[in-house]
Amino acid sequence: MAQPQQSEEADTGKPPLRVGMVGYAFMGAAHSQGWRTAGRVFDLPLSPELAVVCGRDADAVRAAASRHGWAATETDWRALVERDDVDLVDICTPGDSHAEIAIAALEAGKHVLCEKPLANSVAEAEAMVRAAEAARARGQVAMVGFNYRRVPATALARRMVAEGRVGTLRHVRVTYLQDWLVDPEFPLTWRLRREQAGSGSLGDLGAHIVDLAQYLAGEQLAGVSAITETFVRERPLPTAPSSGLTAVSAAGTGPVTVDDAALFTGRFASGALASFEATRYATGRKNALRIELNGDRGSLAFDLERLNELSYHDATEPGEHAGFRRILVTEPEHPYLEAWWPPGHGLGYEHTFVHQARDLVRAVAGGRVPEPSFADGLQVQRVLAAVEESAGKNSVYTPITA
Ligand code: SOE
Repeated sequence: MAQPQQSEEADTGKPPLRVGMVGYAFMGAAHSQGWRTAGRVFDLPLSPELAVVCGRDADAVRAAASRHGWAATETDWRALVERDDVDLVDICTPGDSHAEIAIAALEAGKHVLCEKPLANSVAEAEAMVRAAEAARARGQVAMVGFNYRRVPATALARRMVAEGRVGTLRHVRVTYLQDWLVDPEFPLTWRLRREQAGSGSLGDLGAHIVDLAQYLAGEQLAGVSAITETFVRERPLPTAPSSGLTAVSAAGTGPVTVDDAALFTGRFASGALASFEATRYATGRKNALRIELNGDRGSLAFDLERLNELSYHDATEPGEHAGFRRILVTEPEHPYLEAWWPPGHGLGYEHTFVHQARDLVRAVAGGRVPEPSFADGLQVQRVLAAVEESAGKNSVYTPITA
């Protein structure tokens, strides 16, 4: 165990919430920003402290600690969850270790934040929910990190749906497109291995859009019909571990064991219809998440590439003046924006992690079940499993005959 370094925490005079984070690559860096900034921007009941960061490579984790401002390091997550100077365990590892770490942390009396998707299977997610429920009785909380709920514009969209501005919902249309797998020489990183990632674009991108669609609609999917595809089935083996989005290749190849793309339709309990597309092969689309909701009183549209904006069409206005209008979501009355910059000075991707930390700290202090809870994460996991089951049944895919 590395000794604590000089703390960089702001002296807020508030009781601390000492965070221990497992994993320090892309998501770990994003979460570090969230923990570092939340208490400096928002007035929080507890002051988050970047207490310990954990990774298997001692030199690399020390470098990450110094880059992101963590006071101490561990190389074994089991040691981290047992530490007395950690109140909350933040899990930023690939999906195959989520269940084991989360359950151990909850049993050790810690609050937990777990990256999405909650787990690699429904059975693991169920065990995590059971552990979270038992811990709840001891005053602990557990949250899953669906950060796109925390874009001010998506939170505003949720508020507008709840206010009835969309009316009876008929359609939800969501796409989440990336292109980092287009090159067949891109190496076989952990994100392309089923035993580590659980699934491919489905669990990585599909989990986000299922959660966002259900959150904005305010209801859950009742059923799905799906097709999935793995376009490149064999890839070069990587030489070194990476975040999974970048890597150098080596000698030899191995099989890709996850989906490259997943397309599915769904039906909400109310009868509203939904369509979903998740892919890593949409050339030119880097992190393009778009969602549109259509109801009998209006429509809402959001595009992550323009995340300070929300489009709204009020169908109750006379046709003469009606049409989509752009709401610039930078006013202090908008969700999360009371503490940021003056109107017009927008936010970005990293702020979603600051907002996530803010909401979780408040839930911990208030003893409230945070949203999205582990139960919400389990429900998304069930949708992902249903998508895979449907895609595996060719019966739902009717061939066109001459
Ligand atoms: C990679 O596809 C990835 O980093 C996801 O894992 C994240 O959850 C998403 O927010 C951005 O893309």
